[in-house]
Amino acid sequence: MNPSFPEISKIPFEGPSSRNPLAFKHYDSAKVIEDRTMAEHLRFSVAYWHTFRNILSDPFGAGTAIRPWDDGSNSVENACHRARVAFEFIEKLGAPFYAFHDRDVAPEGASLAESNRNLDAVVKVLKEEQQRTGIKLLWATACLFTHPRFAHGAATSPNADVFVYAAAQVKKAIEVAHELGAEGYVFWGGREGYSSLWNTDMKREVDHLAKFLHMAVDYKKQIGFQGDFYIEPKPREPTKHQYDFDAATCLNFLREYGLLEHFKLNLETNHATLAGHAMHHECEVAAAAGALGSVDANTGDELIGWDTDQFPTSLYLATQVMLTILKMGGFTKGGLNFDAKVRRESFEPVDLFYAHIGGMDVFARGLKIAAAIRADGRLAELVKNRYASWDVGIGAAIEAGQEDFTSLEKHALSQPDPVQHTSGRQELFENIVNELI
Ligand code: XLS
Ligand code: NI
Ligand code: NI
Repeated sequence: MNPSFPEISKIPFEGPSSRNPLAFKHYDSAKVIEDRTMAEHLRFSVAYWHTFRNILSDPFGAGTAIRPWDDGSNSVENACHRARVAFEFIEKLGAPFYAFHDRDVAPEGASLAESNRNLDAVVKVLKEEQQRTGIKLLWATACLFTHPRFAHGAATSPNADVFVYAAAQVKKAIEVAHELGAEGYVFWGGREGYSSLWNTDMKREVDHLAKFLHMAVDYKKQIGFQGDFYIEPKPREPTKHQYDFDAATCLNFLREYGLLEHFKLNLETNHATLAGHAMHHECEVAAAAGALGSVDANTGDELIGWDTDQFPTSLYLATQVMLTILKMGGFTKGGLNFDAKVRRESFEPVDLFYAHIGGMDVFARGLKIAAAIRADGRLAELVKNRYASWDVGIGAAIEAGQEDFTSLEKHALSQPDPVQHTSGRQELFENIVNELI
């Protein structure tokens, strides 16, 4: 096969002083930080749907993307060729993982059986390319939102036949994930939500969603798939209200239906901001529940209220995410998947490289800064001091479960009323972070 990016060779690490736009300034895959290499910490993944299927259209205009290797057809042949191009790209970039929806990699057929055959044909190529390059599948998922049959949702559709179809499609997608040795499988409820409560039996729909996921868990066990299952929170878009609203909502749902031991969360930055949260908040909520599985690393625009899926560029954001990830001991099967697309104006193939290089470098810096914050120790010390009253005396007794309201009342009456505690020192915290950035 002729290379599709003939002018571009493997992206090298050249260090912070390099001015080569096709080189990493910070991502040095073999560099060891806190006992792991950067590659092991960051586990970067290329999102097939954005990088190889997004034609860069918007509601006001046609696609602008120039992709000379793609004939624009829906043929299996084009899909197989595109898959080989995708691996050339990922290999040159030096990302160890990729992620896809079933319908990104292979065309939807005229029937489920035909769609399955199309998928099998492309999976054969993906498997060959994985073996040739050593690139692995971070996660797979099923597209349950593009086809008109899913207009009212998939597992939460009011139409039982659509639920059945979705189950069959997901069964196949899990088999494919298993076949390709995926580290995980994502459930993002593309249209699992509602546009109007007038026509919606919410309780019934959410019950159905839980049933669907229990069946998926059973099937995973049945075939021995070892990857992690994730659900991906998102508050809205395409529906007005998505049931997987944010991390806390997802955790509550998983607990309520006895699913928490079988699922972790795949957190996406832009979805966090749509929910009115900082990504750092979502990371802390998930990690506290032992459920931070994987991250869709992108960003929104502060002034645009929808899921713009831009490549991450903020050092603060990357630092915060990496601080939580280091604190939880690193990813196990998850990673940083660039669920991000180049802008409509960035239509040349080389822009795909610039975008990913930027995203990888910003997270490499975020990792270095997070590790520096931990090594410096001042932030942790300040936080520890802020809670010092819980380490001794009555605080320690409460934490140990030795007190009740009666004993606490006695204690309160026996000493002067507490006055204002020591300062929160927010500005000092912020200064220290900036010092280390
Ligand atoms: C869309 C979601 C989607 C999932 C995978 O907003 O982010 O891309 O990550 O279905
Ligand atoms: Ni996503
Ligand atoms: Ni998204």
